[in-house]
This record gives sequence, structure tokens and C-alpha cells, in this order.
Amino acid sequence: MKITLVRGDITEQNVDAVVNAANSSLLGGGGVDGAIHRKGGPEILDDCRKLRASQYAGGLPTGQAVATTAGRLPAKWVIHTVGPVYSATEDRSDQLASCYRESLRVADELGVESIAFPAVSAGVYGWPVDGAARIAVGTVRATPTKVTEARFVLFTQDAYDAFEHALDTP
Ligand code: AR6
Repeated sequence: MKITLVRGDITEQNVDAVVNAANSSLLGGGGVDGAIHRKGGPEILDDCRKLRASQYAGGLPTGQAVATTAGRLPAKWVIHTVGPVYSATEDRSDQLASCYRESLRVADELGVESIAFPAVSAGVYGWPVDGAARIAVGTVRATPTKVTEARFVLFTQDAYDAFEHALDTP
């Protein structure tokens, strides 16, 4: 698998699937989540509501992932995952790694070849970006998948630099 880095907006990526840093309600929010719903349109929320009415009545648990349509986005699918809120006293790295593993598992189920990830948990959820980048790159590298391109799409220069450093570290 090829791992690439882009500084930009995930909603503009021409890939089969974009990953959303969602919350367990699946009903929208700020950050990447807000941007995806705004640009993708109401079909995404319709699908999310259906998921809440069926298998995720209690919400999507942290570390899990589920796909919906991508509405008007260039991608075919949005894969929603819920990152952990950062804690300075409890190590939640496994939950963050699980977001990337589960997103790739869902991508494989859908036959996705190219996928774009944001820096899950590195915004509102407060994860220091260097650590978030290490976990993201390390997990994607270590996960067996049929996906041929994983693209990290970083909104800020700080996040881009952190991911570049993580990629340069074997
Ligand atoms: N494209 C790519 N990256 C972006 C974009 C974009 N359009 N917009 C922001 N980022 P966040 P979280 C970066 O807060 O920390 C939401 O309200 C941002 O700079 O979107 O997992 C959800 O509903 C940061 O580096 O996600 C949840 O309630 C990264 O994306 C909560 O926030 C993640 O920031 C999830 O928090």
C-alpha cells in the first residue's frame, strides 16, 4: 500500500472513501464532520439516521467504523469513525489505533482501493498531533488490507509536519 500526505481539505479528495472523524451520535458536529456534512449534503445525514434507528441505536462506539453514502462529495463512501477524547491520565492509544484498523476493515468490505483519512482525534478531541500522527501512520502501515492508497489529508501545516515526521520514522 502507498501512503501519501496532502495538505488540504478532505471533502475535495478524489478517492473511493473519505473517513470522517465523527462522534458517537453520528448526527454531525464541527471540524471535519461539519465540513463533510455541509459539502456532501443531506443524504449522508439520512443514512446516519437510518444507522441510529437500526444497528447503532446506542450510538457508534469509540474505535468503531461504519460507512454511508458520500452524497455530493467526489468520494463514493464516507466511513465514519469515532476517535477517543484525549486523556493525559489514561492511555487511549488502542482506541485511536482501532479507528484506523476498523476504517480499513470497512473499506475492504466495500472494495475500496483509495481512502483518505483526517487526523482523527487531533482537533476538538484534543489529541496532541505528534502522537496522533505516530499512531495513525503506524497503524495504517501495520494493518493488512486490499486498499492500495491511503492518503492522510491534513488541514494545518502543524499536522502536515507531524505526519511527515511520522512517515519518515520507520
Ligand atoms: N479536511 C481535513 N482535515 C480537517 C478538516 C477538513 N475539512 N477540517 C478540520 N480538519 P476534528 P476530532 C482537521 O475536530 O478531534 C466534531 O465536532 C483538524 O484540523 O474534526 O476527532 C465531531 O462531531 C484536526 O487536525 O475531529 C466530534 O464531536 C482534525 O481534522 C469531534 O469533532 C480532526 O479534528 C471529533 O473531534
